[in-house]
Amino acid sequence: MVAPNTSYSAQDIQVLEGLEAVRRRPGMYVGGTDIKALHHLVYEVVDNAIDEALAGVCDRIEVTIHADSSVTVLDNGRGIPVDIHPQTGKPALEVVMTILHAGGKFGGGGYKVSGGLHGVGVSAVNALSEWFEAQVYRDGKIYHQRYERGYPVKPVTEIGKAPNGQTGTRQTFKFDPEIFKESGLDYRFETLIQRFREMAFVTKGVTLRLVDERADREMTFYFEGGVTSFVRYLNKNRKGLHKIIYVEKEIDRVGIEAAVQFTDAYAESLYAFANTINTIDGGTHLTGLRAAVTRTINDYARKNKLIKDNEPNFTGDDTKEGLTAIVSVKLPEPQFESQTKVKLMNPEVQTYVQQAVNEAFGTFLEENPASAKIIIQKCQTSARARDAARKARDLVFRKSALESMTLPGKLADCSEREPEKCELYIVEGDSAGGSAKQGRDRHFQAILPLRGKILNTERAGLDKILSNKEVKALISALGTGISDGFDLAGLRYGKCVIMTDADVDGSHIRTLLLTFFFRYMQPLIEKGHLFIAQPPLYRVEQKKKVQYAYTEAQKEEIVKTLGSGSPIGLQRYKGLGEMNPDQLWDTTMDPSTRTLLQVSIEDAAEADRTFDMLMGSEVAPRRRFITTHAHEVRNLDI
Ligand code: 0RA
Repeated sequence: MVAPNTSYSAQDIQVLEGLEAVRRRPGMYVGGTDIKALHHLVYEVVDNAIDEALAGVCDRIEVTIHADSSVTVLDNGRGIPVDIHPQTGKPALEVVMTILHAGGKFGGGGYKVSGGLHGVGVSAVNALSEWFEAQVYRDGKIYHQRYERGYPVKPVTEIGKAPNGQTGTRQTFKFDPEIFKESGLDYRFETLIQRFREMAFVTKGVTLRLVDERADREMTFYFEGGVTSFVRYLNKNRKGLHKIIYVEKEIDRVGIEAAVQFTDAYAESLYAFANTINTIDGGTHLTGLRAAVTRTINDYARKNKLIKDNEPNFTGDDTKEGLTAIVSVKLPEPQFESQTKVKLMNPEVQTYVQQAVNEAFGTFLEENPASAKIIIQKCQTSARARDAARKARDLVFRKSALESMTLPGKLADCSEREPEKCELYIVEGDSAGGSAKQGRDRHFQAILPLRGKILNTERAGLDKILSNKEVKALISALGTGISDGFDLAGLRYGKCVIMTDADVDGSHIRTLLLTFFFRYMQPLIEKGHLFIAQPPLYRVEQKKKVQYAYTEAQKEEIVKTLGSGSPIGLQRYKGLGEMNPDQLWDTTMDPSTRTLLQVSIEDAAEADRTFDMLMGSEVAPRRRFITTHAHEVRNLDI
């Protein structure tokens, strides 16, 4: 390691200790050294540019992934200051880049994203980069400094004149493979796109562009409508029941933006952001929004005698069916629940959001009585359906209590009783079910064959779903109940594995099942209990030696390696049913050799939209998705 400066000052020691600490324990600073952490590096740098946008001095951010997987983030903000920082005697740029948590000290207040979710500062990214180059356009000049593994290789240098008053910052870095060791680790365009789309929605007026030079693709986001555009986007494949209600207001230095629309769907899509961070566990802003929606509807309905005097108010559950809403708050000092910062805790925010939404929603209902009537009818239908569902559920539970926990007849259960050790294979069709039953290890593997396509859960209400035979069998086999009644403690299998054919139909059934789990058993996914089996596409045999290929590319590879010496037997599996029980065990079910994909909810917003696109009433987008993605099972993004 080369010491960057000739004199060894107190600051140098601070730099050295700080950067070394980051490199020694990347987990503490960016959450690890995996693909998620890798994306964190980009977010951290982009967050700082977003801060400039939130301060109203930057409206364009461009992110480029270069062919060598280095990344450039360019913004047209004020440019990171380069004047000498009095305590250290070094240019502010160098201080920001090399001292941990230094960034905040230079910021002039405002809403800091960088103090929010990631907040480690760009110096942590610098420390984890093989090299990092910063260029600042400021005061008519261009300044530059290069760093290697966090250390400046030379002082900040003026390298040219900035054309006509141009200001901004360009930061380019290459992640350090000594830290991010996993082979083949690289940025995922889709992952970055998702995040930038969200950021653009909640940072109105900013243009966010992502260019991927590895594959010659790019995407630009600019949403004039802010969160209104977000709601329109989420509802693209649903039918909105009225025009989108929008409010933007500042109360006591807290900026509030919200958009609300009821749709013809059953599911609720609610997302909350604090300083552009997607607070997936919600918090006070979300509570404020929900409370305002229910309260305003009840007030209006009472006042206009749309609820009878002897009828109860709508509950929060009655008013959430088909509700799509976004709330985004910007505040100077966000308090988050924990280190992971996915839940906003500031109590005053609830009051402010509730006040702002009450006002806007109340006015909307007064001014649009026809829309008001439709919304209230929707809530009434939902209240009735929930009532019916409760009765149906009671019936199911009472029945099962009487029949002492009857398991579905089609279930071939395992003998092990400790849920942790048990696996349930949910298999498409009876013939595949037969192979799986014979091939399994019956000590710990249970098989539940489902016939044909289960109900389209997106469009069916709770009461209908409960009465579907296949779904009933699935629910009772799992033992958890569903929705409000879901209890993970009842889960009878630590691993629930969806096993469908590697074809278009199989892909559809898998998506149907995923929709069901997503909507009604979300904790099962969140706690990592849901998996997807990976059956092979081909069996390749040469001189009695058998290999299996799980992708087209793998098959090509195997065939090429085997050469043309002696004849090659090639079998393409059209379905699980074509495999004999031994083959199914060897390739797909044997824990020592199989690959299981764990289903995760990386981003509930995108998952929600994809489900909707697949399951919603519009047929065209559904076809397109299934035919283009049917073979991409490996990169599972639900
Ligand atoms: C501190 C102070 C000022 C700007 C910035 C930091 C700044 C940081 C980043 C990070 C990425 N892009 C950035 N652009 C600006 C404001 C200094 C002033 O008042 O001019």
